Amino acid sequence: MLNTIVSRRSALKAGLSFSLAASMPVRSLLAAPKKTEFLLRAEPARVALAGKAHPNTSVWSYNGQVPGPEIRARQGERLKFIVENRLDEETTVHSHGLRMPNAMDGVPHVTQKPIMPGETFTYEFDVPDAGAYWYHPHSNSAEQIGRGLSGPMIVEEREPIEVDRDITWVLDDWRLTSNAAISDDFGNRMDAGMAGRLGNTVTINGRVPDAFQVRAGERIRLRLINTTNARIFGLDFGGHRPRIIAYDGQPVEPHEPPGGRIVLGPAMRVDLVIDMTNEPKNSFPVVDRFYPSQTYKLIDVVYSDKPPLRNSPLTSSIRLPVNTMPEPGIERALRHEIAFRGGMMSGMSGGMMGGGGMMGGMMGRMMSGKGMWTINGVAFEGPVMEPLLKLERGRSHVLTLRNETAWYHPIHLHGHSFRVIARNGRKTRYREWQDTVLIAPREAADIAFVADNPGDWMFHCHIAEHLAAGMMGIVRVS
Ligand SMILES: [Cu+2]
Repeated sequence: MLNTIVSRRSALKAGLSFSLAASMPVRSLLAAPKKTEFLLRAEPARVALAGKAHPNTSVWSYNGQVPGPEIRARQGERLKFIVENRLDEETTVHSHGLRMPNAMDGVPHVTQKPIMPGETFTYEFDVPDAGAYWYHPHSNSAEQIGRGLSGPMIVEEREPIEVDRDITWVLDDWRLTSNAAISDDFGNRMDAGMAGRLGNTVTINGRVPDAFQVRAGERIRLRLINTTNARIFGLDFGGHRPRIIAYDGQPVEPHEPPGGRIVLGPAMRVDLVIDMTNEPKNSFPVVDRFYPSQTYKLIDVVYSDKPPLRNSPLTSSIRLPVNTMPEPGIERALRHEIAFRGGMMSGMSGGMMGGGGMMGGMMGRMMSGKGMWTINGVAFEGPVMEPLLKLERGRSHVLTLRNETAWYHPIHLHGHSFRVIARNGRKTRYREWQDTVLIAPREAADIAFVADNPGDWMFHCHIAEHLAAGMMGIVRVS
C-alpha cells in the first residue's frame, strides 16, 4: 500500500487550488509584445506539502513554491527566463520537450557552464510548438528534482480547442519521513539498480490532493505532467471517458486510453479532454493502478450541486492543430540499434560489460559505485563523453530502442520530438509524437525523426536514479 502520511481533510482545508499561483512570474511590461519574461530563483523554502496536520517540509524550490511557477507562453513567442541560483550547489534549467537551440538546453558542461551559487543565467529562445512541457535542473538531477525543483511550462495554441476550463496537474511523488521531511537517502544503490526512488506521498500541484471540484456538463482540458523521479502512473478516471488529445505536448488523434488507463512515466505528459457527464453531487475516485500491489486513490472528482452547465456534451472538435515537426521519411531513414542493459535482476543482460560474468559484473559495478546501467555497453560517467550516436543532420533516422533489462525506462531525447512508430516490431496505431518513450522490460520501441537540430543532445532514461547510475549518453547531430 502506498503509505500516505497525510490527512486528506487537512489538505482540503488548506484550500487546494488547481490553478497555479501566477504571482511570481512577471510578465514584463517593458518587454516587446511577443516576448514573455520570467524570473526563476532556485532557493530553499518550506512548504505545506503534506497538509496542515503535518510540519512544513523543507524543499528546494523555484521562487519559494512547489512546483515552480507556471511558465506560460503562446506558440511562436519568444520565451525568456532568468535563473538565479540561491542554492549551495551548482544548477541549470532544462526545458523538457521544447525544441530550442542547443546552447539553451540547460545541460551542464555540455551545452553551458553550470550556474554556480550566486550566479544567474538567462535562457531565451523561440517556442515553435504548442503543448505541455516542464522545466527542471540537469545538475545533480536526482536530488535537485527529488527535493522539489521542477515546474510546468505551457505553450498555448494560437487557436485552442473549446473547453470550459484548462487545468494543469503537476504530479509529484515524495519520500517523506514521519516528520514530513524529505528523506535524504538520495543515491542509494537499491533505488539506482531497481525502480528508482519511489516515494510515499503523491501530490498534485504541490499538495496532497483531496477533491477536484467540477460542475456537471462542463468540458475540461486536463494537462497531466509527471515530474517524479521514478513513479509511473496508470490513472483510471472511473465514471468518465477521458480522451487523450496529446502526448508530451504533441497532438495525437483523439482517442480513449488503451486499457482504460492513462499511463505516464517520469517526465511524460498527457493532455486529456474530459466531459463531466454525471449528475450533480456525485463523486468518482481517480485511481492509480500502475503498480498492481500498490493501487491507491489519487483524488476524488466531486460534482457540485449546481445544475448541469449543458444538457449534452459539446460537439466541437477536440483535435489539436498540428505542430511544426518535420515528417520523417521512414523508407529512406538511416537505422540505428540502441540497447539498454544493467540493473538488478536483469538475468543474462545484467553483466555483459566489464567481464566477471552475469552477477559478477553487476556486483562489481555496485561495489565500485560506478554505473549500473549502460547504453550500447557504456555507462555514462560524464560530464563530457564521446557521443554514443552521431546522426547526419537533415536526414530521417529510425532508432530501435531495446530494453534488455527487467525494469521500465522512460527514454528521453533532447532537442527533438520523435514518432513512436513500432513496438516489438508491430506498428503503433497512432504513430504518436513524443519526447519520452516508456519502454517495458524486454520491450523494443522504434522511434523516427528528422535530425534537424544541430548539437550534442542528451539521450537518457528519465528515472533520475537510473540516469545518475549511467543510463545516459550523447547523440550528436551535425
Ligand atoms: Cu531507466
